Amino acid sequence: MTRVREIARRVSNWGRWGADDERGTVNFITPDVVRRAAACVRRGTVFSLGLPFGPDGPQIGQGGRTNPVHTMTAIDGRLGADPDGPRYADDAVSMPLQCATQWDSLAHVYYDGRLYNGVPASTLGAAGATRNAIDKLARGIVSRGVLLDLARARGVERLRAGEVITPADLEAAERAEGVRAERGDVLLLRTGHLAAFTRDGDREGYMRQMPGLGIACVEWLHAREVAAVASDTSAVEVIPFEDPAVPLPVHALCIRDMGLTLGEMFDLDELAADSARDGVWEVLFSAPPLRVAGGIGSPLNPLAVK
Ligand code: UVW
Repeated sequence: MTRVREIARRVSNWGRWGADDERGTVNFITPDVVRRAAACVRRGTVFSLGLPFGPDGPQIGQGGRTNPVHTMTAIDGRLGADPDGPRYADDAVSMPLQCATQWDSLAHVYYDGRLYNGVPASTLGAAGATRNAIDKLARGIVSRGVLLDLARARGVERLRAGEVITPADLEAAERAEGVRAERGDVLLLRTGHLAAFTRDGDREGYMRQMPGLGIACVEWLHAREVAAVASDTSAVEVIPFEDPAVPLPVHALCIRDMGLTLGEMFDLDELAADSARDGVWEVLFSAPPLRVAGGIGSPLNPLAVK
């Protein structure tokens, strides 16, 4: 943890938006940033970046995470005495909030007994998170999305599991695409690894190891002042971890020290294919979390609009 604590001193945003702030880098999304994002809509084409929430999802039972269980609570519900009158269907879903495309809240990862902005870990309990929960981001994450296709920039279909993404890789993708991640942007990182699940059907291969951000990228994200980072993997950061003795260092620094939320299991393939065709790598991005009171994460259907 020595390196994590050293970097934490340089990237900490604690107090930057006030002692009571629970929104972190989403504060970078100002009205000017939203107006600029809206200007990215030129064709009116909408892309869904979400995976389906169903029994065939990516989960393999790690950490108690299962795929959704969908139950019909009514199929031919009657509303009145007339058997030919209107009837209704209803349903329920039971699922971990982290089981497919999702945001991590700022209560998701912590160390030294403190969450983002110095909040004590004792604020986490059976009822959820009383501070830094996902409902604190309820006004949504609406901003300019900048898609960096790291696989394409390296000239491969997919990065390999365990391949470390460096700041030089992020900048190489920016140069190749003619874009630059700036203050308030949501960075969308495509590694191509999602195909291990969606194309190969290899859940174990998708979930257990993955390409992703190395710890050196944390200071880069801090310097660029991005509002959020999302990727097509289940952890955004590289697994196996660069230092096996320090699990989830990028989560720890981004979520706990910077207050930067991470988006996981985003499907960026269709958008990336379209961007490769039209050369446009910036979008209006919208992914409001559900207002799960005290929630540690939220399932999502993020949208990108060109
Ligand atoms: C953990 O594995 C704890 O987190 P995430 O799903 O955000 O990678």
